[in-house]
Amino acid sequence: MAIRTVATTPYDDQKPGTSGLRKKTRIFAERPHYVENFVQAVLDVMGEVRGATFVLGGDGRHFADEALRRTLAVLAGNRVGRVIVGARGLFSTPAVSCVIRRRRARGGFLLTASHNPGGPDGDFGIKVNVANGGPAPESLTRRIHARSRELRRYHVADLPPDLDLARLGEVRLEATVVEVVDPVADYADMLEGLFDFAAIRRLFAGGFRMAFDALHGVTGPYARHILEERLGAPAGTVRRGDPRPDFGGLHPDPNLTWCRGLVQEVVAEGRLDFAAACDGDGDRNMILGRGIFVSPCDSLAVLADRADDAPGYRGRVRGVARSMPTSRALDRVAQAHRFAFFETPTGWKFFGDLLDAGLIQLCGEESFGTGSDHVREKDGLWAVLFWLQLLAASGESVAAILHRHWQRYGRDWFSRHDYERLDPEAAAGLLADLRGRLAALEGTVWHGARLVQAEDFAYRDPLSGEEVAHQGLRFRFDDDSRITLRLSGTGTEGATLRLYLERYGREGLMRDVGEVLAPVAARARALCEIERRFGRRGPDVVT
Ligand code: VG1
Ligand code: CO
Repeated sequence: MAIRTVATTPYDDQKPGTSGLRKKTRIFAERPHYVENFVQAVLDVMGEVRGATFVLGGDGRHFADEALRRTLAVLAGNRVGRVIVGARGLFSTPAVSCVIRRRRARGGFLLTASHNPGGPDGDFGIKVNVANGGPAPESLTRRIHARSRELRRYHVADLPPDLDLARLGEVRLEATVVEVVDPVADYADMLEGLFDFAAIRRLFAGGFRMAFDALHGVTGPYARHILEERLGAPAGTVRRGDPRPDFGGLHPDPNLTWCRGLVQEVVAEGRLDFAAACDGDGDRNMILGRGIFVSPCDSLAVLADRADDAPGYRGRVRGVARSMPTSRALDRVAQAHRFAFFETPTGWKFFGDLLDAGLIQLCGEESFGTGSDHVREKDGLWAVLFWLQLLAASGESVAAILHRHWQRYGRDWFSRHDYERLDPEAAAGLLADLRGRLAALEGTVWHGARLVQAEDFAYRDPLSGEEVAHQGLRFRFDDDSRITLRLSGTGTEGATLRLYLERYGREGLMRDVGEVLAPVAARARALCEIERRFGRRGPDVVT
C-alpha cells in the first residue's frame, strides 16, 4: 500500500450551492475523478491538514459507499491524522456536527444530497463542514470552487480491499488512523443532556401515541435508539426506519406534499397524538399534532417562546435568528422576550458566526430546519425531542400549544410555492427584470393591496463583515402580507423558483392557510407573470 499522486483535469462546475455540492448521481458516478477532485480542492484550501481529524459519513444513498471509499482514499492520501467514520458509512448531518465538535476535528465530509431523491437517476452530493461543526461559510466555498477549477493533481492512498466499515474499531492506513464508530451514541448522549428524558419517558408510559417517519433516510437508527430504546416509545413508533439507497423510491423530504399519508392519518383523521418526520440526512423536521400541522415558522417561534421548558435552554436564550424568507412569527417572540434578533440569508451557513459568538441560541428556516447552539447544523430529531419536552412539561396537546401562541401573538399564515424545472434563463430573467424595477413597483396596487416596500436582500455578517448580495427579492404590502422570491441553490435540474407567501393577522385565527393566502398567491403570480413567462398555471410543490 502506498500514497500516489494522480494527474487529473479540473471541472468548472464544482460550485457548492446553498448546502454543499449537489448534482445528478450519474455526474458523480460517471465523470472520472469527480469525487477525488472535489475532496482534494477542499483539502487544498483548508491549509495544513496533515495530522488533522476529519469526520466522514452520509445518509446511505445510492453511490454513497463508493464515494465514501474514494473520499477516504484522498483523506489518507493527504496524510490526515484520523478519519472518524460512521459504521456502514452512516452519519446524520447533525450527528457529524456533534462529533466534529466533541472530537475537535478539523472538518467533515457528508455524503448526501439531503432531501433530494436518491438512486441512479436521483441526486448525490457532498456537504463540507468546518471545525465549528457547521457548513463551510461562503468565503470558503468560493475558494473551494476556485481551487477546483485549476486542480491538476490529487493524492490518494490505496485502500485495502477487505477494509470493513461495518466493524467498530481502528485501522491504520499509511499516516492515517481510520476509526469506525457507532454513529448514534455521542449524538444521543448530547440530546439526553438537553432534555428531560425522564419526563418524556413518563409521557410515553402514560399511553401517549406518536409515529416517527424516517422516510428510509439516515434517522431510522437514531430514532429507534432514542425514541424506542431510551425513551420507551412502543416498538413500531419508528416507521420506514431502515436506510435504503433509493429511499424506497420516496422523496425523503418531510413536508405536506411528500408525507401525505402521515398528514392524512394524524391531521385529517386525528389518529395519533403526535407525529414527526425527518429528511434523508436528518437535519429537517416536520411536526404534526392531532388535527394540526405545525408550520416550521411557527414551530421555531413556539420553541423560542417556551425554551424555558427544556433544561438545556432554561434561562439561557438571549438571541434568536431566522432566514430571510421565514415568517415573522419569531420576530414577535423576540420582541416580547427582549431577545436579540437577526435575519440572515437562506442556508444554515449564515447562522454559524452568530452561534459561535453566543449572540443567538436558537435559529431556523421555513424549509423545515430548526436548531440551536448545541451543534452547528439544523437538527431534525432535536426539534422532535424539543416538542416532546413541551408536551411533557405542559401536559397540553400540540393544538392547544399552538392556539395559545396565536392568541397571544397573532398568526403568521405562511406557505411556500415552488415552480420546478423552469428554464434557467427565463427564471434568471424574471429576477433581473423585477430587480431593475424595484423602486418603480413601490406604490403600485396588486389584487387590492398596495406594495409599500420592495427590496433586494443583502446581508453583512455582523462578526466577519463578509457581505453577500442578491439573496432574494422581497415585497411588503399594506395588508400586512409579504412575498419573497428567490431561486433554489440545491436543485439539480433546471431552475426552481421559490415564492414565499405570508400574511399576519390577529383575527379568525383558525382560518385555513390556503384560504388566507389565496389573494397573496394570486398577487405573487401576477407580479411574476408566471403564466406568460413559464407557461405554468400553478406551483409543483406547496409546503
Ligand atoms: C433549501 C432551503 C434552505 C436550506 C437548504 C438546505 O435551499 O430553502 O432553507 O437551508 O435547502 O437544506 P434552496 O437554495 O434550495 O432554497 V438541506 O436539508 O438540503 O441541507
Ligand atoms: Co437535509
